[in-house]
Amino acid sequence: MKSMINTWRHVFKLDPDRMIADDQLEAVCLSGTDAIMIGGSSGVTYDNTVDLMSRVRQYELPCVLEVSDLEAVVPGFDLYLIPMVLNAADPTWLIGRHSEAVERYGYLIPWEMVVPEGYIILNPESTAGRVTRADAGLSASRAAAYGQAGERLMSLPVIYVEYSGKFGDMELVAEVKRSLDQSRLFYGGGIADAATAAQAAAVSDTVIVGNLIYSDLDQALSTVQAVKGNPVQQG
Ligand code: 1GP
Repeated sequence: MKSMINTWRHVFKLDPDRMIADDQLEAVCLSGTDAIMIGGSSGVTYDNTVDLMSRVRQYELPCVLEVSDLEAVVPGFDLYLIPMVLNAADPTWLIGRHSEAVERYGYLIPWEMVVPEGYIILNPESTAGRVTRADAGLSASRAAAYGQAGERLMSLPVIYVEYSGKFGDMELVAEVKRSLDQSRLFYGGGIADAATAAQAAAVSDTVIVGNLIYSDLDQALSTVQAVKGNPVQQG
């Protein structure tokens, strides 16, 4: 089950705290994207997560939850993605909350459905950047070192370069990609059209498109083909 992430090239991330009309959700789910990730940095509740999951479940594609709040963990997803913020100022966001969750609910956790993600947060203005007080001013070599440490020391299957809300430095992302041998590189942040999606696709394994769904759905839909039509450039 977990290995499904290795086939994902394009993913739409939907925020349970934002409205999406039925016809828009249909277009997103039938777009040819590889999966729907449900998650957000604020306002995520059990109720709005159940509601969005059940709407996405009308379609056949994988639907996974990126867990940001323990109160909003809903059964019924295909996988549970767990962010571990590698460059957080405070270990709370690397392992603290996680260990609290295991202490309270460990016996309930379906570990075979849990996929940890090593986040490298690079937009200090984003909600995740502010909440975790991530050290977002990393050089490319330092970001790559975080990625490699996440892969080699922590065996993380996913390294997620997160620029949420801002298009990132593609040279930096390429350097992180080159540093990885096993882990899959997810890129997210500021994809605004097919051109930016293609640039991200050239340097990462999986491209995540979030905000554009809500700001310009047609452009968002155009990113699917832009990503799938552009192979990762090696080296
Ligand atoms: C956010 O990485 C995702 O967690 C996508 O970012 O919303 O900027 O597309 P955007």
